[in-house]
Amino acid sequence: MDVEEAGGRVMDVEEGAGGAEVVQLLNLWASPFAMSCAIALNIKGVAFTYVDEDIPYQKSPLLLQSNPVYKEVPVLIHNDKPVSQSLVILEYIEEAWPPSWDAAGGAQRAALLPGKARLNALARFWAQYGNCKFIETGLKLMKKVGEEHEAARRDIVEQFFWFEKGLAETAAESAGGGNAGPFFFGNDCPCLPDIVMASLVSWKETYESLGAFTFPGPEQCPRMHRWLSAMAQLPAVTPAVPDKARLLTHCTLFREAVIQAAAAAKS
Ligand SMILES: N[C@@H](CCC(=O)N[C@@H](CS)C(=O)NCC(=O)O)C(=O)O
Repeated sequence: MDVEEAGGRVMDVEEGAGGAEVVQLLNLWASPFAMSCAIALNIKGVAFTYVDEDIPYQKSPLLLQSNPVYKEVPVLIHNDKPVSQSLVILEYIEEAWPPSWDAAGGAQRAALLPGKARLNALARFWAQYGNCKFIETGLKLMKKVGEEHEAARRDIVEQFFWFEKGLAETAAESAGGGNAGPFFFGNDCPCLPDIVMASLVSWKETYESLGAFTFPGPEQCPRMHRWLSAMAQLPAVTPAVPDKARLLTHCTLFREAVIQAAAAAKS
């Protein structure tokens, strides 16, 4: 199947057996990286099935075959062809299911990027910051002990403030600062950095509990708190993020095991 993109390039997206597209997401229910891919597929209206992995305990042959380099989820398998690394997957989703508009200019299929080179670069910058800094720091609150855990507690608060600034600055650059929506670029619809950070809807309290700290409140970070409540209500987000209590219990138990293992290694 050839898919005509908005910009006129033609992408070759092969069909699955019988002509239907087959889209699978190799997943770990608690993974913030996998959540972002599910949210992007939901935003695009792409039907997919989850294939749940038991990470880190048991990795299926399908995962090991489809992501032999990293052996991590998420992996998107589109008509038998795997794509891995969540940022790469998000860009792939944008290309494979490109934005489209109706005659009145309304979005039929949403765009994950703002569409202009400068704004696309900003979107990718904040998406990468979310993926490689914020989420990685958050996971250290669960996996690390001692000085590394202390550093993660400090870093994640600083990173939260950077997102407050990022929301303000991208809104100011977009449409001459005229956009007043809750998401990046002052938009009413989420784009790449919003999608990368969306797991915070379910992870916020878990990060706070794992690190024994509290994120800055609405008086210090009004944009982030507005962003969080808007994100939590999106129909594309709610089915893709786990129950907060289940997540907290799972991560607390995982952390207890990490602390015990570290203590045993010392003695
Ligand atoms: N940079 C990767 C990170 C993916 C990642 O860390 N996935 C974790 C689950 S949250 C995983 O599969 N880890 C494998 C393991 O623990 O062995 C991405 O953005 O996709």
